[in-house]
Amino acid sequence: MNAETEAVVVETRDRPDGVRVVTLNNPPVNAISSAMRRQLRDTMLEIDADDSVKGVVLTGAGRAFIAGADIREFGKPNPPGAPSLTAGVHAVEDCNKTVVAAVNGAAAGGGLEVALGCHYRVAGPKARLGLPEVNLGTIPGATGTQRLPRLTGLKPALDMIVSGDLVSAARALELGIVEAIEDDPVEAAAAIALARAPKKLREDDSKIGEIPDGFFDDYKKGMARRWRGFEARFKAVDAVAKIVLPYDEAVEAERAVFRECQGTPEARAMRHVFFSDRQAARHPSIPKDTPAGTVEKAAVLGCGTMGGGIAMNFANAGIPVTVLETSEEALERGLGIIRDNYSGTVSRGRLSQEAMDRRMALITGASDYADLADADIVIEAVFETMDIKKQVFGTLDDVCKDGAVLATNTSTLDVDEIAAATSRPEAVVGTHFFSPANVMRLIEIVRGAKTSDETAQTAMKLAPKIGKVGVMCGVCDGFVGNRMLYQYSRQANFLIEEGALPQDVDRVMFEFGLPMGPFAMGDLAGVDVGYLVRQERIKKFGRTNKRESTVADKIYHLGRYGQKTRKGWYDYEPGSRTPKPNAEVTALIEKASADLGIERRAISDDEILERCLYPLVNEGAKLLTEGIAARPLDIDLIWIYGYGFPRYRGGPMHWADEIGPAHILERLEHYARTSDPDWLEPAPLLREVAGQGTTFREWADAR
Ligand code: T1G
Repeated sequence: MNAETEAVVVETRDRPDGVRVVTLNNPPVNAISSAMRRQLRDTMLEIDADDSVKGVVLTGAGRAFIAGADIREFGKPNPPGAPSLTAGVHAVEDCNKTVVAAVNGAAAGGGLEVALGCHYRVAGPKARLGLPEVNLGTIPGATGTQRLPRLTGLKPALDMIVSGDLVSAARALELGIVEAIEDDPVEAAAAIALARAPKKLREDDSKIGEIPDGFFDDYKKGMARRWRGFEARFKAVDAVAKIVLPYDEAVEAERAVFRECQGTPEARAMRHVFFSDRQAARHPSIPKDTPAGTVEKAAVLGCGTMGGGIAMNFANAGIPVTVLETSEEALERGLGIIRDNYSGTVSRGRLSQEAMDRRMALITGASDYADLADADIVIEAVFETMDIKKQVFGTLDDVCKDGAVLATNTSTLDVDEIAAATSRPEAVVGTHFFSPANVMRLIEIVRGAKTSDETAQTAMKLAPKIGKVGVMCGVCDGFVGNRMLYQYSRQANFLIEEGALPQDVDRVMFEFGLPMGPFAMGDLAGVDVGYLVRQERIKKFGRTNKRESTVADKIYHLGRYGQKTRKGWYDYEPGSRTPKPNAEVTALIEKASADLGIERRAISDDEILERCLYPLVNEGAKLLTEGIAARPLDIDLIWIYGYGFPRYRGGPMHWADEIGPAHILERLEHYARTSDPDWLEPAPLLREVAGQGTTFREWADAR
């Protein structure tokens, strides 16, 4: 594409007052393509040479100002002659006319850097501003690390750059990034452009001041716990720290770090998640133009831990929700837990009392099914046994209005069997929330064999409205997440029979980037809950001929149920969630090995990692072949938002592609040879992509 043929994405118009309005127009969000970089530079040079221009306003067309560099161009060679964005920013700043940014919408990444190249900035009420490059595993690469601190001071700039969050117009005003918020920012900007002389931010470091020794190291220490594994965020601090150098040198150093970040596995993973987040809602099984039902009134059955959390999501989103419980006492207890939850957030200063009161006012308790009759969606969160579920759905079928979505929060039961208990299985869908339901962002949206497109679409479109990521999957035992988790936990239990201890396995998983390992997770979820799920599986499927570890059952029979009893796989001090290894558990494990005739051996961290995660990936491959998961990205999002799989690794299937399916196959076959073969049978799809030297991503793209 050369200058002659490329689309015009930088438009100009002259106002009667001599101000030239430069509008960046590259739908949908004015991402900075190479064409835009070229046209912006050329436009500024033209203005420089045109004395009829008295001032310049830079703004964006549509809902965004500029969404930053075009992420789709990342990793691709820079077309010939396309100036760098840094050159574009300097062309704006060096313009001999005053240039004012009218920030009408999102100014993100390179978009904010362009605005920081302008001499002044005015925001519209809907503006959002930030440098979110770290969310793409990279850093601001067009002077942002040197310009933002010059406007806000070092600490606020570091907070914005490291969090990657966009701030509102009001916050940007507070921070001094913009100097006014105007309903018509172009008009206000034009006035400033005519009234003031150009002012170059690069020459103003009055906001930097004296930098205490160790300031940046201390800042990084403060980040260590929250941003563990997100390397780009730490590199961004190093880039900002170049502020002590002359501007040009500091910008060169920033550029070098930016380039270094672009090719990292973290950057590839974070880009994958960025686009996957946006593709999740466009599920291939739902025709694009399928209408979604509106949800103006919701209901939740059961106000226990899950039901209460689910209800809070609706109240948080401003949607009235009725919560039904079998007794007044149970209802009061459930509403009390919700109230305490909100009070806790208020006391931590993360919610105002008014907001809490508003949300509580949206939650209505009920004990009569008739109160659910006009709900647009009813989510059932009662005890996890099929008989109760069927009875509940039969009643819902009788009382709920036509067109209502009947959803079940089951995590293990057959959604089709539940739907069959109604006369409208097309209206039934699984909405599997994760605990704590008001915190965890994932909803596994389980589409039954008879779930209609409209019902599925309604659930998918509802998820982001209540602050969730909805990922669709089909019906099978454990759906996507728990079915893969089963293979992971099973391996972890075999590993401790063979020589490892819970703390070894958990350390390796924690260092890999998971919030905690399988045994600490078992204690959080409840060793008793795990035992009951296993019993339910045996009742449902009978004992399989596959060998199962029995250590977890032994821990259960010792009454060690986990954090709730302050002893499980680990011990817990009163009021502490820090797991402490326990000698009785170690002895129990060693005895289990002896009883199985297993001679305990030293097990390497690599073996622990491979034997826990490769079977998980392998199960993911089976789920893709069965169509339970339609795309690898669905599996990745389920594991990132439901199980805390590290975002900077992109999710299990993306991670597998980075490692190479062939290597994973080779290791699975290795372990099949050296231990119990039947539990590591490589999935046909894994064999296929490994055999063809391709990836799960390429397999999916080729379909
Ligand atoms: N490049 C390419 N496509 C983009 C894009 C971008 N920067 N931003 C959004 N899109 C696509 C997106 O995939 C979706 O496509 C559509 O636009 C609408 O997006 C040197 C190098 C701006 C806050 O990280 O955070 O600059 O799914 O649904 O809700 O320092 O988009 O419809 O096919 O999100 O209104 C830094 C990324 C780049 C910002 C608007 N910039 N974008 O939110 O729309 S790195 C970012 C966003 C950089 C420099 C470096 C949001 C938004 P599709 P959307 P939205």
